[in-house]
Amino acid sequence: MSAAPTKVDASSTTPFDVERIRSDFPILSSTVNGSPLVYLDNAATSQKPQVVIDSIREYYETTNANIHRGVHRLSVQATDAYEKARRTLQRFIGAERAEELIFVRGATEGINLVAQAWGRSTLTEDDEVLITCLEHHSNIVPWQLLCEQTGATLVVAPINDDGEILVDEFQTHLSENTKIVALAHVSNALGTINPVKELIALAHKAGAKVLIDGAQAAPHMTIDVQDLGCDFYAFTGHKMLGPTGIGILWGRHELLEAMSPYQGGGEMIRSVSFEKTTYNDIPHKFEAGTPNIVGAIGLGVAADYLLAIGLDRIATYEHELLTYGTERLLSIPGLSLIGTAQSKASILSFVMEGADAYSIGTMLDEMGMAVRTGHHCAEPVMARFGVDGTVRASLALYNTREEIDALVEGLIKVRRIFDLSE
Ligand code: 7TS
Repeated sequence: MSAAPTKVDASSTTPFDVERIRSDFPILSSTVNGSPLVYLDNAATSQKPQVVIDSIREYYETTNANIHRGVHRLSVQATDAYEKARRTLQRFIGAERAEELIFVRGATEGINLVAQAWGRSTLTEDDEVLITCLEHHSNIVPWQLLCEQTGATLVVAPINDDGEILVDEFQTHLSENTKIVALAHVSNALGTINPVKELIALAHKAGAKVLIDGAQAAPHMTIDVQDLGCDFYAFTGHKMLGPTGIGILWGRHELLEAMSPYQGGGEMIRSVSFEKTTYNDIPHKFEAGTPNIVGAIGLGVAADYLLAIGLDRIATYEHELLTYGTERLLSIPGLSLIGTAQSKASILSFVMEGADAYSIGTMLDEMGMAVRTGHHCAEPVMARFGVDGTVRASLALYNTREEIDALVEGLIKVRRIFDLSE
């Protein structure tokens, strides 16, 4: 199966043509409750371009077969397409070797894989796992489970009132007992871009391994795992224009080689007998059972699409939108942003005096706008800011200033409905 060509001009000298990009996403021309859809829930999941949708349909129409097992034509083609996607993702994150990338269900499964396959055999009751206050539940609970299983201790590095990790404090939470640091590249609730390279270097100095949760970074910025210097990097396909149920765990070759399998089943073995089973090479050792073949292929197409536009250009465009959105939102009386870090990705989390987040979200939905409300699966960080939840508008490469204007007008209407002063 040939990968579908992208419609995007890869030249970095062409202006960022958001209208052209929008035309690649069929859902963006739909209406919701009689109004044009304004989709601002990209941190939860992104929309999909036509090339990704087509790749899924085309795979089932022309190629569908199980992979790595068959000698027949379709099986070979399906295997080639699946492995080609792995190489595209390798390029996407700057990994040295394709076999360092394991297809998983998403960031959640990638983190659980490391906690169980690496952590369970490595940690003892004297050891510590260091996370930070701004993590998504997916980067908290797997480590709590691991600590319950091994007797290790979970240590949490604090953040300041802007939602930034305090590097000095972080350092004081590292010790010779810290075996792994698990850290978000970008916070889903606040938008903070963490200084991961610096924190990774500090963690390594203390002798700890580092896992980066890149779920919110992958759609928005260039990722280079070799430059970052981390040991594991997990991300999710559906937030970066790809299908749901597919993601990547990248790990250093020597670490993955040394780890035991996470799950047992077909494909992850070399030979099986009742007396002794030997395991396949990486990455197959960690891909038990029939994987999400079409998901991987669709994710490869999504990664190609983002690479063709250029992640640096996307980051620049989204930063301009974020700056514009921040100014416009702060012009609304009674609105406070939660998450005001110096270095931020395109997330606008806020509360408005006199109106609860859930009602705001419901009223915006009536106007065709999709935002997220609640704790965003980051309850500890909500507690840190003393709020139950926020309204979160999260932007992607296809959002526009006009959509931010629509959000601001919508919020002004909400204030009127709540009878709040102008
Ligand atoms: N890590 C971060 C930082 C996330 O934002 C999310 C999902 C995950 C991990 C888990 O990703 P999954 O694909 O494995 O579920 N974040 C969100 C969100 O902010 N709203 O909905 C899902």
